Amino acid sequence: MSQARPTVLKIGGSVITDKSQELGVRMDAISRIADEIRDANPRNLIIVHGGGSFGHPIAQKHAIKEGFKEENQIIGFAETHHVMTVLNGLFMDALIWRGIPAVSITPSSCTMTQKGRIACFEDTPLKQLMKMGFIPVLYGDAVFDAELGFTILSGDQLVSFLAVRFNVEKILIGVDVDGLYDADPKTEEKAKMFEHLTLKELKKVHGRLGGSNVCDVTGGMFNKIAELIPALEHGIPVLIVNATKPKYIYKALKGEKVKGTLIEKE
Ligand code: IP8
Repeated sequence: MSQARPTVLKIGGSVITDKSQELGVRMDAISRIADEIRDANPRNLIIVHGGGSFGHPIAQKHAIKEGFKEENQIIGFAETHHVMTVLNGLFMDALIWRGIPAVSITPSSCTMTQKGRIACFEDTPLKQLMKMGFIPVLYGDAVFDAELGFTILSGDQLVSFLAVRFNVEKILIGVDVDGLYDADPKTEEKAKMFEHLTLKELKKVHGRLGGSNVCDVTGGMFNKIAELIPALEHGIPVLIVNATKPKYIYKALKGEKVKGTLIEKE
């Protein structure tokens, strides 16, 4: 039975999928990240992954985030949730066949939102499996909403929520760039990466941080990091690293020095 304060690891959809094609998966990245998690052998870990080219295009096509408005969306909700279980299955395969005791927790079955914000989360099974040393794996999902009927819950809102609920030690965010920049590093040659930000500084640069330029119904990089503010306010540090680069996730899990953006309360 594990006692250490957990770490939450989020692997962005842009890392494990190819956002240039619908349902494009990056199996090489999934396999390498699973190797790194196995090698780091973390004591107490919660994994959350994003939707990338699986969840986002279908959610967008059926306007799932905006809530239930017409019958045709019903199949869209089912499809969005289904493709997320497919992506999750590929990630679970990679973890389990490496001997990592990962267990998938389906957000749509244990979460209700209210206007898009988590209002109720049944955490009893999650607590039990963590107590027993399993590694829970959750993901951004199509979920039911008390007001909207349904919506999209981003992996980032889930990360922040779980971090506070489980009083985690730190949050690691694996993305496809080296950290948080003052402009989009993929289009702006002069974009500057922040190595360290306090919560106050993060709030200040709020308006200057760019959105993602590919299909992403839950907002670009800034909106994703802004979701982590409740956890930061709780005193939980956030480290953003490039998960497309070999060994970065390994080093971050081991607490070794690695290039990235560290955000702390003070
Ligand atoms: O990629 C959203 O999760 P995210 C998942 O963490 C869906 O924003 C279903 C679009």
